[in-house]
Amino acid sequence: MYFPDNLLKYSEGDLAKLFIEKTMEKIRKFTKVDAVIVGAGPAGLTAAWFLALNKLNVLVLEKNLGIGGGIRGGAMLLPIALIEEGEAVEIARSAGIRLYSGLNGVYVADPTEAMIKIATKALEAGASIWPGVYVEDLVTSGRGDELRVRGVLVNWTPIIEAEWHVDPLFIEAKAVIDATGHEGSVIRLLVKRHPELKLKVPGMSSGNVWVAEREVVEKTGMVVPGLYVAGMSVAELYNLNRMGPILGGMLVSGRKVAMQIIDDLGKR
Ligand code: 48F
Repeated sequence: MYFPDNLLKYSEGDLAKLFIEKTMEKIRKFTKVDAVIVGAGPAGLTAAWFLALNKLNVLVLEKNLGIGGGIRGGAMLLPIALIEEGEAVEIARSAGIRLYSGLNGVYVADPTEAMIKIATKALEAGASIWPGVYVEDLVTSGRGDELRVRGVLVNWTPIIEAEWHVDPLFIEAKAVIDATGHEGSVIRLLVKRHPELKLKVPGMSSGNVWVAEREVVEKTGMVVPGLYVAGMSVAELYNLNRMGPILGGMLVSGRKVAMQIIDDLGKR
């Protein structure tokens, strides 16, 4: 007998009731948070980890069922990611990611392992990850110079894919991070909803690995009060070069945006 007989007293209905009660307990905490991170790729997960380590209440929203974003496919589905020496290796090592030797100063990692380990760090630090949730709009106040992002509007991904018009629900946040990679979903929403800003999202530029790695990190940060950008959506916003299957800049960008938010919210 692999489970004790006393479990037989619970009916299917009892299990469903437990499921619903515990879900409500869990998701009611998601309605007002310190930071919402849109996208569970390397930049978003790293940001979640460092924000949660600093005791912020963090929610990662991911439209797909799985975490890890684009890097899971390595390059051309060849399951390798490269990580360069410096801050990126320091972050990878503290997540416990195994690094294999490559070139002098360029390490090799398994992208699935890297993403699982960073997600585990984020969860253990107290962040929550909610898969299957699509961020379809922003909550804001003011316009133009007075604009402030105060949260997001969310829906289930299958509702978006079915193109049903079902109203979304609010999530309030002191900071929202666009970590949606090449999609740049949140910054594109900002441009569409707020033409008065005269902002453009030109999309990324062509490949140039080291320039791309440096500039993505340099330009990571606040776009308008309450809205921040990290990872490849930085390249989409500022027309920076792309870098391909090198993971380092994503980790460093995620940590940088977390530290900026911690400072901006006075939580350091
Ligand atoms: O694409 P993604 O991995 O972004 P990233 O963290 O890292 C980029 C690298 O993976 C790689 C690269 C550099 O090495 O070029 O591609 O910048 O993760 C973005 C995540 O955001 C989700 C999407 O499903 C993916 O998992 N996402 C995008 N739009 C939405 C979203 C949305 N509107 N709502 C929720 N999730």
